[in-house]
Amino acid sequence: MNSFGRPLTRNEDPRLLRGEALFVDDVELPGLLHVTFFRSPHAHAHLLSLDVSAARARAGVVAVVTAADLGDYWQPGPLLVPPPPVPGMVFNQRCQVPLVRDTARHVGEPVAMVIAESRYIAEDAVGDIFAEWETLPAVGDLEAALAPGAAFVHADLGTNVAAEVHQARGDYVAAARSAHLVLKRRFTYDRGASIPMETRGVVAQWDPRADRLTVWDTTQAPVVIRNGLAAMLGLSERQVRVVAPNIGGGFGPKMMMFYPEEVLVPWAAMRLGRPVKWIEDRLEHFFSTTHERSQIHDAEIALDASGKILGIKDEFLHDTGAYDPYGLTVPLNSQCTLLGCYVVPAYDSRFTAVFTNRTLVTPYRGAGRQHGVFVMERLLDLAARELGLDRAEIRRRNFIPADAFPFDQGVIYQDFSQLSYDSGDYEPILDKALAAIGYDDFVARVQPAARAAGRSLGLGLVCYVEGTGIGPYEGAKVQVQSSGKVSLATGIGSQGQGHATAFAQVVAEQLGVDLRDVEVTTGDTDQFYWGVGTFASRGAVVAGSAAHEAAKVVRQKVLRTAAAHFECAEEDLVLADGKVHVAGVPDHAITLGKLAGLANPMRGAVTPGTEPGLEATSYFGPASGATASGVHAMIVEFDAGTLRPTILDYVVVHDCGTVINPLILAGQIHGGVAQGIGNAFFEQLAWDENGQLLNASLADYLIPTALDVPRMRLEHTVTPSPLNPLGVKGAGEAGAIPVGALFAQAIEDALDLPARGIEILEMPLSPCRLWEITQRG
Ligand code: MCN
Repeated sequence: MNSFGRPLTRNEDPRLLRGEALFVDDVELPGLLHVTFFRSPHAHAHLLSLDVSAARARAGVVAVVTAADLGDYWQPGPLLVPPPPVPGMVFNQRCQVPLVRDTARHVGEPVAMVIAESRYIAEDAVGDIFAEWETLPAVGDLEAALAPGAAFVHADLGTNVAAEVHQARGDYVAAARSAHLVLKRRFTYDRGASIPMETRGVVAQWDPRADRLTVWDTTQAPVVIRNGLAAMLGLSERQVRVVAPNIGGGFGPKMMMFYPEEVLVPWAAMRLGRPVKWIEDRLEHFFSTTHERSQIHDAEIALDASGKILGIKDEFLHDTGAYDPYGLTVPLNSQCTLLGCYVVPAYDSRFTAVFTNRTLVTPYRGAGRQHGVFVMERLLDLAARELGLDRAEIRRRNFIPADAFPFDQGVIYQDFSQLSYDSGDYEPILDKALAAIGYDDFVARVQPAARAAGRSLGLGLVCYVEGTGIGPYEGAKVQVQSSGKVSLATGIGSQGQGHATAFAQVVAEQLGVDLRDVEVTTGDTDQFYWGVGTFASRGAVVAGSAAHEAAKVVRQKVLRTAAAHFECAEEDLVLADGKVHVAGVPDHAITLGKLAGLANPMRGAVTPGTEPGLEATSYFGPASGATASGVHAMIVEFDAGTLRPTILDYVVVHDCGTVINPLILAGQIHGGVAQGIGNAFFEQLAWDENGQLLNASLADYLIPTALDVPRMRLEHTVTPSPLNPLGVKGAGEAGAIPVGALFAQAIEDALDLPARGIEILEMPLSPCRLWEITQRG
């Protein structure tokens, strides 16, 4: 029975709710040692000397490891994502070393690893370490970093330019010349952190008898980590098992990062012959887990008198932090996603990625798409105002028409393919959102009445696309067990996305079993050898399609085995409720478990070409990504005195193709919006001029609480993707992407800022920052 589209509860929840699910910190092993790191207190400094003798002498300390102790293992980490094939681009690769030997380039960079019998002892021993530093000027401000005389993050480079990429199509100069209106603004988006509930962690155990290393890791990409660790440690892949068990949120920064801690803990376990554990504390998380978001855009839009876009020009600076192992995914996403749901005949976009003395920047839920959506949607808001057009109308006039798909955007995307939207239909999404939020009534009645009563109510309405489901591939193995249950293993890991249910639905649909009888394993390299990882909202599209393909093959095997058993044609068989019977004879059914037994032939029963088992492994690699889309609409009230927002209504209309599980999808959207609200109105990392992070705690870095996250109403439209057999598009980041743009528009509307000549051109805001802005008028 097809369970798609039904809000089925999650298979994984009972164990999570009962506290029975394994997380990395739950791994306890005999003789377990504990790690703490001595980290750089400076954003930029030469390490002159390092004295670890007192730490080594402390009772209970087993080892203190410095760069010098690592020998040949002291190597910069790998380049994880190469630069895109854009002609004329510049890319300066600088990857991080596991421990600082000469120069620290951001606060919190690991300098020494202390391994002790307990975490307490290790923490105390860190206090025994003495380092002598020569501090250097810290690079933080993006424009100052490129100005003559700036200090260099990497002195050998002689520049702070990490990359330059120019993508253009059409003739923007001609577009601007012929335009009725040209608008230019500077937009800024500042840094934030991802703040998963579970911080990072690694446990490693070397088993000399099995000649194998087992690593429990909070990674989003266990197979990539397995392959990398094997190469670094001189082992074959067979000798390394990486398990990414249950993970309390990843959101991007737990990708295949080869963080220093991630490569050092397994090395230590092998060297010491004892299991070793490191669990990141919250303070470390702020300094050493990657961040996102800091960009400055100088953007220009040219329109005709009817509000049709003629062209867009954008030049932006992107803060890549101290190293750039993750390549240009984030700024490329900004560059591509800016085009949004719209026809943009001429596009000229250039970005410069800049090294700074700050924590590394890698994708975080949305991964640069926020910035693109913010710039585009803000430009449309400003243009609508200038042209006297309604904000919904200017968007409608520029939508890519429904009959124009696949729609080639003429730029290279993060997967290095030409960005082409596979399918979509944007007007029905907008119409649904307008109806759901009560747009006409709000403009005509609700807002004027509120204003008359002295209340500051505003409405936000923004559109976005989400590039999802990129390759290269994922695989899945489906197997009918003799118990009658079905197992599915795939190479991606899960951090809370509900894969154990959604993928079970995909398999159950083909094999006619209850989805509770499909046991899904993700994130264990012993269970599935190949894979890439969970990011870019690609799980449903890529791993889901692989599961579908594998289940289809198993279905054929089930029917073939049953046909032999019943001595009938396969077409005469019915597969349902975990059994097969001949049509019209339901009382003589054979269970899948029994068929699995028959598919394991005994002596004498094997014919040439027989493959045992009701099992199959399949792979799926899409030619390019599937483009999801949506509209968020919100009504928000601001307290006139404190400028604290209260969201009164929040509507999401979303198109992610075929919906596998609406309950999971709702959770994904809700979580994304919650993070989006944080990114828009609460969360901002604050630094001083020396590169010191000033608010590295949850007391100072405010994240939204349950009280700040509103109830949301969710609606869908469906344009199935033609690029995969399920017709799905991803959904994992959609909630977070447009919220900054939405807040900016709603704030202007609520506080009637345009009437006072004030525009919201920056994110994130806070009541305090908003107050400063409103004092300008
Ligand atoms: N889904 C569905 N129907 C669709 C699309 C998706 O039912 N048409 C379901 C999927 O089957 C899956 C879930 O929604 O169970 C998310 O699917 P997808 O959009 O494919 O995203 P991924 O599985 O690739 O997960 C990654 C994505 C990203 S990029 C971030 S960041 C993010 C997110 O998922 N991080 C998360 N959601 C998260 N949710 C939790 N709880 N924790 C994180 O770290």
